[in-house]
Amino acid sequence: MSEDRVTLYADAFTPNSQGQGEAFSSSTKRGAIEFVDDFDWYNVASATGYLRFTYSGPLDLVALLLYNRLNDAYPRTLDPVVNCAPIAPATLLVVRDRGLARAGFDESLSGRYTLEISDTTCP
Ligand SMILES: [Ca+2]
Repeated sequence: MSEDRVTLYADAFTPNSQGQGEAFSSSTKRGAIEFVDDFDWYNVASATGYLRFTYSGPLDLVALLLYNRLNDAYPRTLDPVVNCAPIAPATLLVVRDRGLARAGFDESLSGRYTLEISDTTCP
């Protein structure tokens, strides 16, 4: 009787470190929703102008503008077509999978998103 041989490979995986509550007031951030229940958040209290949100892949991501708390009952949700909104008077920005039900780390490019704050008005 011969032994079976199995070879296992493990790709190193380092979670994206953006979205742990850091201040975000201009330019661009690239983050990722990697895990089920993962959400990223940014302090946008000192930001002005317009927020744009883009992503690709199977995850259904959503960007929420909140006034004061992570459990804000009335967040402004970025329109999925325009994906742009004036950022004031929000103080917190949250990005998550719409249903908090999927993870993106095992699907190529899924869960990766880009946020941009600029003075360019929304269409
Ligand atoms: Ca994340």
